[in-house]
Amino acid sequence: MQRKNVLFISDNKNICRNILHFIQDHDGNSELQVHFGTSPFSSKSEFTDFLGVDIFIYDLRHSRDVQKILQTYDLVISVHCKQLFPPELVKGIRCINIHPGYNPINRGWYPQVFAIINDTEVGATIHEIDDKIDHGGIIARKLVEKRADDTSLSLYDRIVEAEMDLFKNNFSAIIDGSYSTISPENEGRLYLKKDFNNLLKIDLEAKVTFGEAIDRLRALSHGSYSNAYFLDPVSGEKIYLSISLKRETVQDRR
Ligand code: 0FX
Repeated sequence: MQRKNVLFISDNKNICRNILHFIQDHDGNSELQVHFGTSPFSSKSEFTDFLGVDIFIYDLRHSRDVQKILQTYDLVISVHCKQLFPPELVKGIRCINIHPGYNPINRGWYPQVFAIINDTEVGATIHEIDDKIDHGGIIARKLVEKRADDTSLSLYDRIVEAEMDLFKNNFSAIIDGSYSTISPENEGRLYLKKDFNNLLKIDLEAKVTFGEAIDRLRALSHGSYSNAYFLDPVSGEKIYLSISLKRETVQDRR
């Protein structure tokens, strides 16, 4: 039997490593020829060292690289890939995306951030790629619980876990194309990087409720990232802030 050539293209090495380990454990008969690729924006050497396999750089703005993919692979899977897939690629080969949001509710950039701020449902989706961002036929999707004490980071971690669950549970169908898709119910909402950037500056004069202020800060609290800031009224320098939340424990209730 001819082996299937699959390309995972990504800017997220942690998820790629989980995928690689799953495939190594699962595909005992080596029916697959799997390669990982990243964009020119990520470090090839960091990816290679982290995954322990050779990584290719693909610049999807260049037809030369797209043609190379079309000639080499049977399937392309985007794993948090920061490059847009051009029509030449999407039309020429089956392309699938693993998205950290619940389509069509939260398409685009950092879905958990907007899910906290707008109090919408959130989750993970695996879908076929079409000509719009996070938009094609849905292969599988899963809602993830959103809690009042979540920050962007804790919710993101839960979403990434759900993405892996979806990937593992649908792995064979994804590889051989034996799934059926459902169309997104509507266009949903597409968030872009600039929408995230617009949230970062806190206006010290803005009148909001405590609830809105807490939601904005927890949506922008993600580990060591410097996201939310206000300007020092004296020096004009940015002062970054984040929030830490702690749910009461059984001991606290005593
Ligand atoms: O790889 P990824 O988790 O995913 C992002 C988008 O959310 C996703 O919809 C898109 N398909 C993909 C290409 O890019 O992004 P990341 O590893 O850059 O960031 C992970 C999380 O970290 C993000 O959800 C929010 C947080 N973060 C990241 C940066 C760079 C911040 O809070 N501040 C930041 O400056």
